[in-house]
Amino acid sequence: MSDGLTPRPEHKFSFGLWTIGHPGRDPFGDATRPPIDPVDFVRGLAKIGAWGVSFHDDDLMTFGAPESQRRAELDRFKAALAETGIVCSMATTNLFWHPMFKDGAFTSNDRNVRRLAIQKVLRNLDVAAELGAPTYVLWGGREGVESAASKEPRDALDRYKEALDFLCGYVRDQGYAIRFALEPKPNEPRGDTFLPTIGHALGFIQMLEYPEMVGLNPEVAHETMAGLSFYQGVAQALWQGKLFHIDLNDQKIGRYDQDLRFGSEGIKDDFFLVRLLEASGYDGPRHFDARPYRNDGGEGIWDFARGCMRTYLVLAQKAREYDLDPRVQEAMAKAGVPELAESTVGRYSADSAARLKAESFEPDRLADRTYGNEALDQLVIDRILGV
Ligand code: DIG
Ligand code: MN
Ligand code: MN
Repeated sequence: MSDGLTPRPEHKFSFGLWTIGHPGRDPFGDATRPPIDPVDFVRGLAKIGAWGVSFHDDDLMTFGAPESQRRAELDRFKAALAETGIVCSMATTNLFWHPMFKDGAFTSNDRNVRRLAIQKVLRNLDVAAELGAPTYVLWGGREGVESAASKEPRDALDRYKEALDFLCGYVRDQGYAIRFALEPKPNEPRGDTFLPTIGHALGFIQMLEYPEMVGLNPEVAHETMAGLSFYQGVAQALWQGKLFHIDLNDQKIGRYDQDLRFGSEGIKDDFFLVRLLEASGYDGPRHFDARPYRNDGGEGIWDFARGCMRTYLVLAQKAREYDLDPRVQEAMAKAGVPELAESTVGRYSADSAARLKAESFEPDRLADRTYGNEALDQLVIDRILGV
């Protein structure tokens, strides 16, 4: 009998080809694990109850190889999807590995690099459409500077907008059922990255020619690196109808991008994140962009994958129990949580403004109110700790 913690396709868990099989290379050490063939990767996902797979173009098709070889690599991947029922839930482009991107891709000072970057995305959009991926992520890992002297930020944002508008034009022209999801990150590998947080990306989207085609793929580690609450950022993305995809992992604040197993660090923010995703009606992938500890290997990389999904399901179960707990409902009432959902003044009218101006309040009585947040938060901690 299922304990409710067994991953199933309906949970929509997905992993990138670059995650579970991450070779373990880091800035200070070489690979510690062999690569995983994409076909074996897909079969492995099916075995552990995952639902979807995502890829960078170069994870799947050998960069620079003859078209016939790239087609063969794609076709065997497609066959594996058909054989297992795993869906292609997202596609993206590697615009960061090749040395030509060292000054950026869409925002490289070299116009030919900028044009090649857009070409690389155009070509992989065709593959994404062929595989039925509904979301195309753009992580601008190299879009940034070390020295502010090296780029005029307003020109960089012009080039970024120009690329997005062109790519949206292509998707519309081709009639592809694809939306773009920008993935913010504050730094690494660049010293300062353009579109560093959810907020910056949301503001940028409003300046685009087709803003309705562009949303977010926020990542736990990236917002945390910026010292922000990922949960609060995702809540605003949802509020603006812009949560098109999500990169789940974990992170210690003030560290490099650790891409840790989901739920292995910021357990309290993760609890509220899962509670929000499950309650919000978000029906997109629960996508993990994370990697196993460098010193693990063999079956350990699948322990990592199972752990990502298990902790998500444990937190979802705890969130349901939390919200059904009468003590929580009572404590939320004391805190005034339902009251915040009530409109304050409604739409403006001269009459309501006049009435409000004439209204009298009792500041000292208002100041005397207490909200019981200590007791309420202790109920969260008790729930997470399982007491
Ligand atoms: C890193 O967080 C980035 C790349 O792995 C990829 O482009 C994107 C897709 O989730 N996340
Ligand atoms: Mn990351
Ligand atoms: Mn990511």
